[in-house]
Amino acid sequence: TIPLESRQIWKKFSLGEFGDKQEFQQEFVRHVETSLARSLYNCDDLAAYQAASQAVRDRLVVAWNRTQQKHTLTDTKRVYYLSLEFLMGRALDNAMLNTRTKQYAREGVKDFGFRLEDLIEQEPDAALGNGGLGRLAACFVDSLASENYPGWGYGLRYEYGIFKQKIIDGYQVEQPDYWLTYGSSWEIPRNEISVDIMFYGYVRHYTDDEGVHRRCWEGGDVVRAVASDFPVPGYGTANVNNLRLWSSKPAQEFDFAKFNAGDYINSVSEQQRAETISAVLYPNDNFDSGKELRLKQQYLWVAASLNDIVRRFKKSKRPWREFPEQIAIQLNDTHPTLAIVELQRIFVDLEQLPWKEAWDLVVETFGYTNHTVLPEALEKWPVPMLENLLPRHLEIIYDINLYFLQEVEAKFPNDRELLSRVSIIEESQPQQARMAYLAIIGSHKVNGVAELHSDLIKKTIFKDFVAVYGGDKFINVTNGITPRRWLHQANPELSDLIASKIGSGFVKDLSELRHLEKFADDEDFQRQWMLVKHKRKEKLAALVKSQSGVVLNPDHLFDIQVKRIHEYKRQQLNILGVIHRYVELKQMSPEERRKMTPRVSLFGGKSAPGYYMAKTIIKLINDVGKVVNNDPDMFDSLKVVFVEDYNVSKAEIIIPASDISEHISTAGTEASGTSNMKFVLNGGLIIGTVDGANVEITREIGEDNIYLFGHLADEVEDIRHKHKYGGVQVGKKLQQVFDFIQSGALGDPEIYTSLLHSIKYGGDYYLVSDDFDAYLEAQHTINHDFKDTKEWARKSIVSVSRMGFFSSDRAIRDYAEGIWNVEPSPVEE
Ligand code: Z16
Repeated sequence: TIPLESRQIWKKFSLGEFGDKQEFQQEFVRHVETSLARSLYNCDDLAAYQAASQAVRDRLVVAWNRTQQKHTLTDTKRVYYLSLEFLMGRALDNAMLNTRTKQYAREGVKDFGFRLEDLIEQEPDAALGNGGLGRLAACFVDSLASENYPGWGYGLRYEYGIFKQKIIDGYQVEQPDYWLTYGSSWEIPRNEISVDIMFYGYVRHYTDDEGVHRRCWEGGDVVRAVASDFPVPGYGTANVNNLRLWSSKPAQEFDFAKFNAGDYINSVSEQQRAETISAVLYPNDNFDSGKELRLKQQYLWVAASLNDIVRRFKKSKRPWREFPEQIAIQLNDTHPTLAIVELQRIFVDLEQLPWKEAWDLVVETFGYTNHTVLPEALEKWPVPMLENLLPRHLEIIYDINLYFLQEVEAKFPNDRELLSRVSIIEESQPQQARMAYLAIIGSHKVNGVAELHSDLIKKTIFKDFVAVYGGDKFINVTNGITPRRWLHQANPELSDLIASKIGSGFVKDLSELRHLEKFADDEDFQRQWMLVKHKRKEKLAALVKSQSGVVLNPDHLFDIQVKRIHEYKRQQLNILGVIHRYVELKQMSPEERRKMTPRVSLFGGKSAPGYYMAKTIIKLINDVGKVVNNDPDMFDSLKVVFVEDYNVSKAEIIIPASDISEHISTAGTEASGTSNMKFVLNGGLIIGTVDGANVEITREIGEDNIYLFGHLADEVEDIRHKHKYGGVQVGKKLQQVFDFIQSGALGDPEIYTSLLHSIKYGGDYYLVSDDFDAYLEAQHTINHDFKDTKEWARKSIVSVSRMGFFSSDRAIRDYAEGIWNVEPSPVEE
């Protein structure tokens, strides 16, 4: 530390916030000339982006340090959000807006001939996630910081994020996303913070000095986890939190034994294998692949994070019993469930706490969030794989299971069936460890992510656990989205218009949007509102034009479905509906056709690389687009577009441009959905099923402002049963569509056989046939309603004004009060 008498000098040079444009420019030029070693003669957009980022980053780092210092000094309870995915998107715009320095930067770079918007575009997305779950984690760290909670994210620093999607001949082709080509301006390498992580090896038994029998994990491969920190600025606060991501590195430079034996090449290349652990994000959304490399990723990340957390706790010199008073750890899905086992191992094996004492602390520390009921998404690890990779952890899992089953037996004596149903170990060939069960047993609270979903898990997949623990352990925390990125940043036009009426307080407290409702009938305001929407449709049209050459008319109804491609999300229902409309329009006279509401159907989203059916759906959408967009009869009536490589920064352009967006999952399958919230917050209406957060959106905005259709969650099981034993009834309209496809009008119909068969002869698991007519009916109502612009605008304004509940700030406060028991701890400016 710096001696007391010198601290005044230090403070004189310590960086504060930018006070004006000149201060920004000074830093900008310094970074171009020194950090980037360039000059005014070769400063292109990329260099200018990097210099601007580093100027902003520097300020964040100072505030970041102050924040961490303050939390350490005051020894406040911290929250750790463990997530294998953080779908952050770009950082620069967000950092400038949150620190309120965007104006200085804009004017500052303008003097040098740059447009700030062009610089922002230079940044590659940090796409370290698949979809909803990863983006939720990104919204949550934004809200933790903005609400002044001492909250850290812990994750993996993948070198390759979610693949880039190319569409070639209508098919998805995956390309690697190496996002670190120019390094990342936002990353603070922490090479000095590293943890050696063990794999494989064996369990040694021994008797300690007091004669107690103990076990210890020994031997095996060692891989080093090295930390990188990414500052997370809160909005309008000096609080800057931390996102710590781990990379895997070789534990030592060389295997000296081999090196000396002359096998230099092999000793180096074997070490390189360590780096593959954090190399690439698994590209599955809502699907468990069960691969050993994935298990290694999970353990490396969890073990490094817990080592870090425990080390920090030990510095406070508090007794172990205060661990849960100081630390809350949230498990984002079951991916980090090994953390429960690892903490118990640290307590019992390394710190020698008695089992029961340790276990009570563990349970009090953890909370588990469930994000899905889909059986194919629930993680199970083969016991032989665990035994090989993590032998001591498997023993601890067995012990946790044993004590748990004894508890169950005491409560429900002689119920063998129940014991086998709730056992962590599934008696399959091979045996499998059910990670969701372990997560429930090792946590004090379990939450679902929307009301319907939280009710559903209690009635279905976790029913037995409700019987064992009682209902209080299972709670709901409805998801939310950050209004900073998803309104203020993505849609400055709308944000400004709203602020002109009610001030800009809604960016921090979204419930203030309620004051907007009194302007819903104001015709002048309605016109301005629709003008913003029109502008944003133009912006999307420009993107589509530049990427695919297809010209869209911003006066037409924009109907958008962007999300991961998955059978349960039912993009097939949408595209089959589009085909139906096309066939109908073709049968009309030009006069009749002119009376119809002209539409643009826009799709976007990635399929998991190995998901054949999802890839077939992408192909179908693209083939429909090719036929429709080249049919002169359709020029003023219908366009069908697939936007390549949907990601966070494209979402920021697409979402503000919808008139209608589609959230049409089979009832009971979409846990929450979060883009539904983003679309409504941006003034789009939605067509949806009674599923996930659609239910609560409807309750908040009113059922007149949403187009709901389809069977309900509690009917689905019966319908599937009927399909199975009585066959699937494909109605007249859907059959017409099948006939059209099979006629070869879209090209080789063979390509779609499996898709159509999965509906007609394969049991139609996702109820496409059952919901098809109701879906068309709802779309028909939309066509009608869209013609009344004033009424449409009114619905849109009313909806936005009632969206306050869906802020992730509210969600984070729910977690803080209901699960973590932590309080905000603001840092002085
Ligand atoms: C995911 O994105 C979600 C669930 C899951 O088990 C795995 C992944 Cl990668 C999604 C849900 O499908 C979605 O409904 C929800 O809104 C989102 O998680 C955030 O909770």
